[in-house]
Amino acid sequence: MRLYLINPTNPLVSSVSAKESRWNRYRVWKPLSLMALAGLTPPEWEVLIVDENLGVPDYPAMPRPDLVGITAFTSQAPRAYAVAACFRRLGVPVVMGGIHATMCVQEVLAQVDTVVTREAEGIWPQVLADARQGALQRQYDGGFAKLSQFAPARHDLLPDRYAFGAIQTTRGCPLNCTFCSVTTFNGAQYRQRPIPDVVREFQSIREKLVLVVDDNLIGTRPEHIARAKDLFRALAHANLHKQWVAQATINFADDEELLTLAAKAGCRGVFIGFESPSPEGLRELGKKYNLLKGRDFPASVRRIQRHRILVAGSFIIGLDIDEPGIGQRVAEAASRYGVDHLNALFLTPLPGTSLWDQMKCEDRLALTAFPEDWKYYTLTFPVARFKHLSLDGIIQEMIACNRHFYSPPRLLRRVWDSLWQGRRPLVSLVGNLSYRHNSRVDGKTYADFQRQRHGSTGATPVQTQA
Ligand code: B12
Ligand code: SF4
Repeated sequence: MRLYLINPTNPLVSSVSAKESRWNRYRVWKPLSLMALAGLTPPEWEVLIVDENLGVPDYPAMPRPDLVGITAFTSQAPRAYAVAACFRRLGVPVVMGGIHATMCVQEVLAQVDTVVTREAEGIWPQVLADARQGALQRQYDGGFAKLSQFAPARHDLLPDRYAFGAIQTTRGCPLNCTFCSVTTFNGAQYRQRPIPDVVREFQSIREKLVLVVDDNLIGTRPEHIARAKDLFRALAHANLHKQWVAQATINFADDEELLTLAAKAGCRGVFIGFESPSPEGLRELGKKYNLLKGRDFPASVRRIQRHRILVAGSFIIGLDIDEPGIGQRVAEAASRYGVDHLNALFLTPLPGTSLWDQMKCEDRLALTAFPEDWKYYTLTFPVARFKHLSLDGIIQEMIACNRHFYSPPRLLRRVWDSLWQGRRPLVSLVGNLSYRHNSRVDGKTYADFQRQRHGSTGATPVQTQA
C-alpha cells in the first residue's frame, strides 16, 4: 500500500519557498504534522512525504498511490483543494486533516473524500485500516491525543534540505487569546509529553538547529515551569549538541533558573508575542499574561538576552484601538523593549477564533470569496475592515513600521549592541537583513494585492522604498 502525505504550498508566502533564495532555507520549516502521521502509519504502508515548499512534483507522472493525505493551514486551503482534485481525477481517495479541515469541515468535505478533525494520534490507524478495506468514512474525529501515547515523528523521511529540524513537546494553551486558534484546536488543557520520549526524539533529528513548535514551551503554572526545567536538565544531560528556538509567553523571563537551564539545553532564540504596545490593545486581544502588574518588557527582554538567547517579538496591527501612527508606535515599542527582530502582522480573523466570530457578526470580513481568498489569510495581508484604518492606511502603517524598525541606523545599532553585550552579532545581522529584505518584498506584494483586489477603488499606490 502506498501513501502520499502532502504539504501544499501557498505561492503568496514567497518567503517560505526554498527556490526563491538560498536564505529561505532558513525559513522553510519541516511539516511536522506529516512526519507525525508517518510515525503513526503501520509498516505495511510505503510512505512518501511531499513538501511542496521544496518544489511541486508532477503528480500524475509519479507511481499511483493508494491513498493521499493532505494537511493545510487555512492559507494553504486553495492549493490543498487543487492537489486533492488532481488525485481524485486519478481515482485516488484523498483524506484531509489539520487545522483548516477541523475549523471548516463542511467546506473541506466538498473537496475531498474524507476529513479527519483535531489530532490524528487516536484515529489515524483506523483511517488507514478502513482505507485498506475500501471502506473510508466521510468524517473521523481524533479528539485530543494522550501525549504519552505519541509515536515519534519520522525525521528520516524528508530530504536533507532544511536548515531546521522540528519537534513538539507540549500541546494546548489555556489562555485563549482572541486572534489565536490554539485553544479551540488543541484544547485549554496544557498537555506535556514524557521527557524521555522527547529526548529520544530529539536524538533522532539530523539537523543541528531545531524549531520546537510548542505554542508555549514553558506553560503557565508552577508545575508547567517545573516540568520545563526538568526537560531542559534532561536535554543538557543528554549532550545533544543541538541549538534550538521556541515560542513562549513573556513569563519565560521571570525565572532566572529556567533561563539558565534553557540556555544550557541549547536554547538560542525565543519568539514572544508582545502583540500591542498599549494595555488597552492587550485587553482587546485577551493577552492576559502581558498585562500582569509590574510587567517591565525591556527588563524582561534584557534578562533573556543576558543568557545569549535572541528575542523575536511579534506585534499585531489593526486592533480596534489602533489609529493612524500605530506602525511607528509599534516599531518604537519594539525598539524600546530591545527585541532583536520584529515580526509585525495584520490582525487577521481565522476561522475558529473568537475574533472570527466577532468580525463575521459585525460584517467586517473584507475578503470572502472562499475558498480562493483563504490564500490571503497569512497574516501578511489585510483581509478585514479595521475600525480606524482604511485598507491603504493599514498597509502604509505596516510599511512605516518595518521601515522604522529595520532602518540601517537602527539595524546596525542592534547588531552593535549584540556585539558589545557578547551575544550573537552575526546571527543578529543575518536575521535583521533577512527581515529587512522580506519587508521590502512585502511592499511589492502589497502593491500587487491592492491592484488585484481593490484597483477599482482608487487605492493610493504604496511606497516601497525603505
Ligand atoms: C510550526 C508552525 C508553523 C510553521 C510551519 C511548519 C510547517 N510547515 O508545518 C511556520 C513558522 C512556517 C508557520 C507559518 C504560518 N503559520 Co503556523 N503554526 C505552527 C504551529 C506553532 C505548530 C504546528 C505544528 O507543527 N504542530 C505539530 C503537529 C504535529 O501538529 P498539527 O500540525 O496540528 O498536526 C496534527 C493534527 O492537526 C493532524 N493533522 C494535521 N495534518 C493532517 C493531515 C491529515 C491527512 C490527517 C489525517 C491529520 C492531520 O494530525 C497531526 C497529529 O495530531 C501552529 C500552532 C498549532 N498548535 O497548531 C501554528 C499555526 C498552525 N500557524 C498559524 C498561522 C496563522 C500561520 C501563518 C498563516 C501565519 C504566520 N505568519 O505564522 C503561516 C502560514 C504559512 C503558509 N505556508 O501559508 C495558525 C493557523 C490557523 C489557521 N486556521 O490556519 C496556527 C494554528 C497558530 C495560531 N496562533 O493560530 N507556522
Ligand atoms: S497566542 Fe499564545 S498565549 Fe495566546 S492562546 Fe495562542 S498560544 Fe496561547
